[in-house]
Amino acid sequence: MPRHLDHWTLLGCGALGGVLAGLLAEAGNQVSLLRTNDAEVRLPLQLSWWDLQGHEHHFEPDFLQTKDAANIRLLLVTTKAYQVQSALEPLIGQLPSATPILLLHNGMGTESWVRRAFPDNPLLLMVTSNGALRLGSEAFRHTGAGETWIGPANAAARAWQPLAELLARALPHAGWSEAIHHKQWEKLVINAVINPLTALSGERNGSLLQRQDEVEALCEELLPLLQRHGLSGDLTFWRDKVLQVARLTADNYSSMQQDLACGRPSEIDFITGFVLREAQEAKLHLPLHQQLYQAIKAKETP
Ligand code: KPL
Repeated sequence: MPRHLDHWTLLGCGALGGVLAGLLAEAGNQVSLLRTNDAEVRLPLQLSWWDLQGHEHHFEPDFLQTKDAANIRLLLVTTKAYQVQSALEPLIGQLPSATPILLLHNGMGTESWVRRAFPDNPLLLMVTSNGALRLGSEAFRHTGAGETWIGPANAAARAWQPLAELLARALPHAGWSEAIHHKQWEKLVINAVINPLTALSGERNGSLLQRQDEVEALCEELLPLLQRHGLSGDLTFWRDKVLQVARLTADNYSSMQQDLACGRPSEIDFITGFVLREAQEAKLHLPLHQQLYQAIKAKETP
């Protein structure tokens, strides 16, 4: 891994991006925020954030634009899944091919486009269960310590395993996973159950502890698909996993609940939509997830 890797460039600064920027800066990394698309990527001028102990921190990040792409050493993409393509498109042919791209968002389905658009760049996938809240356009709160995993999506990414150690110095936990797609699927199951149910009811994640039958039925429908993707675990395993997250984040509103409540598009096409596309390919019928997908689409601002 080349030197000078304490300079992170973040593309996207939502709740998690803001908290990650703060944590990385606090651990002594240089952090720049990149804007490639005026319409979709909003950047804070000064970033204020509160850590898990409630301490307030401030920092003024550097700003980069597409014309600065040649100087990007490490690109962490934290936009919403539906913004990945439009945010990265201006960097095609501009980003050095040696620069690793780390993708972090809820849901799945952006990887194949990024792989085609940046065929030579090391591509890493990142999954985290850290909780974050956006308090305003420039203010963020780290609401829960969680695990963070990164892993390779192509052969060139394998040389970048030491990034996990670098991240572990800034985050509550970070590790390298060769089975990063399994980690993504695990998070996908959690998001496919918790997010649409809470977005439709408008309630906090903890409300699902009162709706265990629905949680179980949604998990049951996913079992054949999970097995097809090499994920073991019976119904009890997956139901308990989802309910454990609902319990740990009981006071939080899911990101999909917040998106719909604020009139923003949701990530449903990359969560339930991705699940349904995979199911269709496997000739599996998932009527409950299909209903949730349609109900969220109907509620989404056109
Ligand atoms: O990832 C989440 C989200 O809201 O998107 C969970 C884990 C459900 C926490 O709210």
